[in-house]
Amino acid sequence: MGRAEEIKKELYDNTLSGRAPITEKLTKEGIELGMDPLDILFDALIPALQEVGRLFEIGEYFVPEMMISAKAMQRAMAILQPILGDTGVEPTGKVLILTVKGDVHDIGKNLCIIMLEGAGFDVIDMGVNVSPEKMIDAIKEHQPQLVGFSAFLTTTMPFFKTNIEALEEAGLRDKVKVMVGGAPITSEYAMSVGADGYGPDASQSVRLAKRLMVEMGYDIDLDENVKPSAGTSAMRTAVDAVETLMKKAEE
Ligand code: B12
Repeated sequence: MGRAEEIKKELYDNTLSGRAPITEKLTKEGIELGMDPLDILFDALIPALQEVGRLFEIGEYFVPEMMISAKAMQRAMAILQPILGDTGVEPTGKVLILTVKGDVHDIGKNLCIIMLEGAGFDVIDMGVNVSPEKMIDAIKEHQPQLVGFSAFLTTTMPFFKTNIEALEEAGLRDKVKVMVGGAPITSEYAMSVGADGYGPDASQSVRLAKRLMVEMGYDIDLDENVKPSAGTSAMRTAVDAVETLMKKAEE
């Protein structure tokens, strides 16, 4: 096994067991070795977090373990952040994205932001636990073509519908296309609440966003490669989010 493969494996293991200083060291080593930061993210860090979720589901991990793993991931992301530079291309469109009220899960949303920014979208990230009222104010201010809602709890999924109703009441429903996603969401659920599209993962969120822009009459190349090379501000948001949570957990 080459050193790059070893690094991915060690990063996976150490993220899983929440050893933050080692994940930081390994990430630095990977970058110095010339590894693609996106490979580090998508081949080591995210699979580790998925495994954390599985262990939580079967009762082997509890919330503190999840937090410790997220902290280890955060340290690695802090290294990757400055390397993922902005593309500097003309915006493909404007997306306002948020995690719904009552929900603080944002890693999935932040990955979508990285990919969307990489594909040239101008992204306004409203963060987590966003009320329908704040969403409406932000749409009026930023006038995006697309809005994205993320939910990771079955108890917060109904906020998709609440948000869409708020758009209708504010007379904004025909001004924006709504896309939704999050671990418990299905395409059927998305349609049943009146969303315009559902994205199962970050790369599909880009395809979806482009498709919705085309549906709105914009001239977008759907076949263009969507692998990102950008996302500095999104990375910062992700890092900040995990950091805030960690601080709260330590209080
Ligand atoms: C990390 C984590 C946490 C962290 C969150 C840190 C953070 N900053 O996000 C912390 C520790 C804070 C946390 C807290 C809680 N969590 Co939690 N958490 C998780 C965990 C392990 C991983 C979630 C994650 O980030 N996955 C990684 C991303 C990449 O996931 P993804 O789905 O692949 O993301 C893609 C798509 O969903 C899509 N996508 C996402 N959003 C959007 C948006 C749009 C517009 C589009 C198009 C696409 C899209 O693109 C993403 C990128 O590819 C999951 C387990 C799991 N299996 O999901 C539980 C899980 C989501 N949590 C759960 C629970 C119960 C909780 C708590 C209630 C626990 C508690 N008792 O306190 C609290 C709730 C806090 C709150 N009010 O929100 C449950 C939810 C169960 C349910 N049915 O509702 C899960 C499923 C674990 C379980 N099996 O029980 N959690």
